[in-house]
Amino acid sequence: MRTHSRRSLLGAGMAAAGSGLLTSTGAYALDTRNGRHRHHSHHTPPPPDSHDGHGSHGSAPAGYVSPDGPEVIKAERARGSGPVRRFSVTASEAQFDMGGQVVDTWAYGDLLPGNEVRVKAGERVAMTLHNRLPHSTTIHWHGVQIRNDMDGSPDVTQRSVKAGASFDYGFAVDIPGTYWFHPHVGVQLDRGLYAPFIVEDPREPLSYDHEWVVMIDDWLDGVDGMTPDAMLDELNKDKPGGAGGHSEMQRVGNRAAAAAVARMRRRARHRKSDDPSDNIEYPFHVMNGRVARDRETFRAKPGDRIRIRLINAAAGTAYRVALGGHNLTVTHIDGYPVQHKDTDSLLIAMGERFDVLVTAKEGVFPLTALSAGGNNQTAQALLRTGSGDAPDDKIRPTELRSGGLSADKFKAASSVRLSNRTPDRTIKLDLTGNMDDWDWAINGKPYSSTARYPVEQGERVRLTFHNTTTMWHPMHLHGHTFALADGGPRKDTTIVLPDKEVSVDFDADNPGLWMLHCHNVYHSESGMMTVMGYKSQR
Ligand SMILES: [Cu+2]
Repeated sequence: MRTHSRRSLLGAGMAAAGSGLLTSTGAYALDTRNGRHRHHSHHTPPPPDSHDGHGSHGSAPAGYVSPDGPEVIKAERARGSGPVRRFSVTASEAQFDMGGQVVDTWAYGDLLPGNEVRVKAGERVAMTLHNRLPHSTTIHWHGVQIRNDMDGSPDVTQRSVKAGASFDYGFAVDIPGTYWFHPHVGVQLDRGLYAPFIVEDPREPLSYDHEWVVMIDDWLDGVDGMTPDAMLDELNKDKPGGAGGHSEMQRVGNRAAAAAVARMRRRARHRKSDDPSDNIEYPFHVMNGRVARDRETFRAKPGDRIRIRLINAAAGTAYRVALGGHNLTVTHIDGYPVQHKDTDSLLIAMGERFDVLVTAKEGVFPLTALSAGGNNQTAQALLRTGSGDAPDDKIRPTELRSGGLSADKFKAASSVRLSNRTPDRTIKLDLTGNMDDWDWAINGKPYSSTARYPVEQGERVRLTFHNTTTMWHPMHLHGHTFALADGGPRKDTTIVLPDKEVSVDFDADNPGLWMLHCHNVYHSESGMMTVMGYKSQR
């Protein structure tokens, strides 16, 4: 079962405009380092106030593994050389109807979410990205233990793909699970640029009749002229060297953004301490690209077992999720199996994934995602197994009352439990910054693409996050799956609550330069991001 995406209102018109770009003159220089950039036309350069490049252009420090170095190639060979599966995706401008309001945005293949990419563990992915956006972009494969030069981190693992250019991503996948992909440039994640990446297990131990992939997202792009870039500028405007000059479109966007930011800051000052997020007040929340009043319906028969793959693709919102009238049996978190546990609801942070099994009852049931904190809005879809009226699109299933089980309440399945071992290295990461200055950082240092926290291949590494801020942060490490303490689940993204310390362990077995950042994109793009680098052993 594919994700139920919706098609852009622009459709064929955009395809024609896209091919027009191809015939314009000029060529983007080949990236000589990895040679994977294609020669295509050069489109307009990014606007001068774009957030590309992160303001750091120093040369990379010596003594570290190169993203396409021999260590990386060796690790990639160990992932196998199964059949190659070919895909392509075009990132372009698109339009969607959000329950009566048409928004301009950017999307993959004119669809929201983009078409699912589904392969089997042991296969190799060959995915060509055609960039028809008015800005450079990349694809990051969230959660995948990927070869470093395919990780999509601009200025660290690759140069971003210019407007009008293409890039061939090619990599082997050896670990099944629920993943997703999105850009890693600026705040593009908060547009419509996301899609599921599902790696099936050739020896799937679970049995079920249907699969339902559900992506949950918060939405502001194109609403009242707002854009994620205008929102980021507004949040950073009090910082020295913050927002610069703006086009007329961005000034319009900034008025809407300014109002939303003012509301958010006002609310944050009256926030309860157990409120898990400092949400921007998003005008919409969508499930598989649809607002609640235009919700998707998933059809099955009573008694069917359904595997639901829940993916939080939001830029700034955690969700409490429940299926009315049903228990959820959690089988996987962040792609990895956990000891099965039943719950009535889940708390899912940005970037996290939960796989659940449900046995469908007879009737019509709301799958509801309630924004945690913020303005308590909902996204919704329906499970229909019989006749009857659909519930109100604003209904809050009673299952949500428990507040939602978070990932730290689970244990890893024995098959993926990290062995006991004393860490060879502990990296202390104080999460710093505050809401008024919007000066998010790690150990007081805002992001620089040349920063490195060193590790050595073969080490057991412990990351100790200490949240010194009043906000919570879902911290994400690229290229690895760490373990929470005491046999906790394997994860790539973990919530760190205010004033709390969380330690996670992993084996350094995937050489390269890896981003480590908060998955609130307005925190990471404002500085809460750094790079973990494998020391070169030559
Ligand atoms: Cu954060």
